[in-house]
Amino acid sequence: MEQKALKERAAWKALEGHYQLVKDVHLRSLFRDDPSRGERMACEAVGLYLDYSKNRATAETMQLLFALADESGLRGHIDAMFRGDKINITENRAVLHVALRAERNEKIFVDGIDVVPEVHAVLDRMSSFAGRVRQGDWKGYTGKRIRNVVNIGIGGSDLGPVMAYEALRHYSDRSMTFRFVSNVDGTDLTESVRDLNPAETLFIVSSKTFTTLETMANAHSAREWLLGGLKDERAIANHFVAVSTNAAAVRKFGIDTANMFGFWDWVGGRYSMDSAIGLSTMLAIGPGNFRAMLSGFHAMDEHFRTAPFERNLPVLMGLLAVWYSDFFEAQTSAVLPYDQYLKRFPAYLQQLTMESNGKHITLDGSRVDYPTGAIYWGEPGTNGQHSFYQLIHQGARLIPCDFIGFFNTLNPLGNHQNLLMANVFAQAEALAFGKTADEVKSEGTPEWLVPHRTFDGNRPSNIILADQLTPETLGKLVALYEHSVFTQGAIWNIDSFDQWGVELGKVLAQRIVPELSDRVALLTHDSSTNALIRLYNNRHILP
Ligand code: G6Q
Repeated sequence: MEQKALKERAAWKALEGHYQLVKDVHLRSLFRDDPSRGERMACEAVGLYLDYSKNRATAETMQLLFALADESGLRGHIDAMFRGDKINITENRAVLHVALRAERNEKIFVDGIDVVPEVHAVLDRMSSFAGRVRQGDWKGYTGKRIRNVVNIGIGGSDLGPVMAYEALRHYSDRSMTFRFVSNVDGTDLTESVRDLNPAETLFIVSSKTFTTLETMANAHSAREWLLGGLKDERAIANHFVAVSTNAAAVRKFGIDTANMFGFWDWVGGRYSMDSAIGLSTMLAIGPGNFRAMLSGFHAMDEHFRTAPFERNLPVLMGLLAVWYSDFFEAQTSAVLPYDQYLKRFPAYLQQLTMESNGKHITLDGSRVDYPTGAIYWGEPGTNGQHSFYQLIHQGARLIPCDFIGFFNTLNPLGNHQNLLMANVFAQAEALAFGKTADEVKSEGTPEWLVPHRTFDGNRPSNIILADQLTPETLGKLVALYEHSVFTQGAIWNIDSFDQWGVELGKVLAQRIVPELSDRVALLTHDSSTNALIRLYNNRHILP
């Protein structure tokens, strides 16, 4: 079916009119007029509870957003993804991260081939390898057991593994050390290995393409570091494994492809933490926990695929994100996990959301005339409360927030969990309802100070709650955001699965590298770039 341009869709036009009616309605009156709102606008599925009642949306807003989803063909888009259609049109690829967590008996076809057996074959190889390393059967070159694992990768080959390692640290083998090297800044590798013994260290070179400048530079330097300690090329086989789709390049680097774990072009980098890119995660938490994480992903996949939009958590979150971006013109969205283990979750989500929906060209090649992906950012609570929440409460911008919390902590300590969660509820309450000038006055505040101490409120938030941060819960949370991103991209009619901006970055520096390394005299850039290169070449001290 021919897709109408977004602003031509009937539901969009209805939303435009509706927005004029509700844009100034305060959450205070929405809650006053509907005492059951807090329970009615909440939804629990696969163990996640989403309270979306503190959004600037009425029952009618939601109906219109669901109508927009229908008119945008969201159901058809979802089916196309799960069916393995090549929905990443600019790269002519299927988008099948959902196949990475499919159960063994499922069938998902790409170009006529069922990919589920391949997925499970890699998982089985990863499990056996992880088991050997964890039990001390896989030894270093000198016969010592592996105690340190260093993942070398960047972007999608780094952020997921780091986030998952931190998130699931509670379940990790504490006798092992895990490090993640991503930056081409030599400090990253140097500091990551300085206290490690090469004889006990395993490097995982994680790169889908195995050509990424940063990862290759770090992998080569890691190789030198290792050989500096072990003095024998043959040691590479015991201390380097690869995760990649590029067997030829892995072989060329000197890693035996028997020690390579593969994945496929239908897994985007930012959607790959549950593929072999998660090898470091599996080494840390063990194959059983890794598979529990996959089953969490799968539960959310099934929910997204089958639940009616009215009770579909990723759809609800995705539609509300569209509502704020396109009607309220909110520029950013804050993700605020109240769990220290989730400290890297906002950084992970930055890539997932912004690399996916930071696009301004629609699937049919025209320029959008509406805002697309918001800027995502955040820090764990309660820390953020003591820094940037001021702007969320009293700044001049609207910043929708996602609060994430757990009923039970993994580290019970006195009253800490109650203190933590009281802050989640209190912050969301204060943002929504604020504090009126009358309330401030009634506290005896001098007249001149009243405006400063008044809180407008009407600042929206979602609250996502789960029982406990388990591997399964992490899988559900990540899939929740993956599918929310998908929902937004489907409405905006953009390709959420390519990343031409990242590809550009991969080639831009290549031109300047020789001008620094070989101190080329004739520079042909603009005058600023030429001057900067000359200055650098004058001041940089050659090693
Ligand atoms: C992710 C992006 C990007 C990519 C990195 C690393 O969706 O494509 O972040 O993951 O650039 O790429 P390689 O895994 O190929 O080294």
